[in-house]
This record gives sequence, structure tokens and C-alpha cells, in this order.
Amino acid sequence: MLRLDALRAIYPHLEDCVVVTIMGAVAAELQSLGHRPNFFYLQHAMGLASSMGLGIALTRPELKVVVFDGDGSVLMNLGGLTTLARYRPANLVQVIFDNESLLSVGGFPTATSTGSDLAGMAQAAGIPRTAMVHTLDEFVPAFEAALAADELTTLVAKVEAVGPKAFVTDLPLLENRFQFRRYLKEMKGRVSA
Ligand SMILES: Cc1ncc(C[n+]2csc(CCOP(=O)(O)OP(=O)(O)O)c2C)c(N)n1
Repeated sequence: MLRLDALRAIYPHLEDCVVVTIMGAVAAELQSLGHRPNFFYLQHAMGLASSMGLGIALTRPELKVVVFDGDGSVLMNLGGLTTLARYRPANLVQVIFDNESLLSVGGFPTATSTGSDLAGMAQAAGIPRTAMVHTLDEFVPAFEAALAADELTTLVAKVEAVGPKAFVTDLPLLENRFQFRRYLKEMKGRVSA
């Protein structure tokens, strides 16, 4: 499965979610499908996308939060899984695109390439819904079920180690930050009105 195909298949569902991604390839791929003000691409802070998603999910329970993570990022901060499990926000779905490599910095293999099982780790950390999928046909229903579940989910999607040719963006980091913040603020007004 290609991550870009997986993102394209679920893209329509993301319109009504708050989306936080890790940096690099996945951010570039999501942007290539069309940026939205409810998408935030967390730069530099590798391993902390789930922590940012957790903060939003806990403080804004009326919103559905989707985190797009990577195997290297999650492995860099395995405590992120236990913290998610501890607070267990029902409105958060973490998708870990596991390409068994640090693709964005050259493709060095990660520990999932030698058998470490991130879905198993998430389950052992106490995350109530976990799954691992290998094909697009498995991924789409699994993601839709996670969105509908109303229970914290970590979905590991095995993908090929293939990314975009370049990570060029015309969306400056600060613009993304201010736009995203405004989106969260405006949504608050809309929900409580
Ligand atoms: C603390 C820290 N260490 C290293 C980096 C450099 N870096 C940026 S992206 C990346 C690889 C991310 O790997 P993964 O989460 O598996 O995603 P992929 O690139 O494979 O999509 C690395 C090592 C960083 N940004 N921050």
C-alpha cells in the first residue's frame, strides 16, 4: 500500500476533523492532496504529534482529532503511547504509517523492519482499540470504523517506503500555525453558538 493512496482514500473524511501530522513525507503528501485550515504539520518535534493531538483532544472533546504518525517518530517517543492510553481521549484516532524506515531523512531502517510490532506495543500500553492493516481495502474500513468508534484508536498501516520527490511547500510554518489556531477558535464559536 502506498501512503499517498491511503491518504487520498480517506481525504474526504478529514474535512470535519482536526488533523495533526508529523513532519516530512507524510506532511508533503497530505498537502499535495490539498491543504485545509484544519491541518497542522508539526515540524521538527519528532515523536510529539500524538502529544499535540492529545492536548487538542482533551481540551476540545467536541472535535474529532486525527494524528498521522510515522514508525520512526513513534519509536522515538514510545512514552507517547502510554500517555495516550492514560488519558484515553475518545475523540482521537492515531494512524501510524509504518514504512519500516526513516524515509524523510534518507530511508534508514527502523526497528519495525526487524519485527517490532507497533500495534502490539500500543495495545500493551493500554490503548483500547488497536489494529494493523496491510492493504488499502483493509485500511479504509478500519479508519472509518475508528472515526465512528468513539474510543481511542491506534491504527498501524503498513506502507511502502515511498514518498514524494520533494518536500517543498508554499505554506510557511507560521502561517500554518496562525491559520490552525484561528480554525480551532472559530470552531469553538460555531459549536457553542
Ligand atoms: C528529535 C528529532 N530527531 C531527528 C529529526 C530528523 N528527522 C526528521 S523526519 C525524520 C524521520 C521520520 O521518520 P518516520 O516517523 O518513520 O516518518 P517517515 O519519514 O518514514 O515518513 C527524522 C529522523 C527530527 N526532526 N527531530
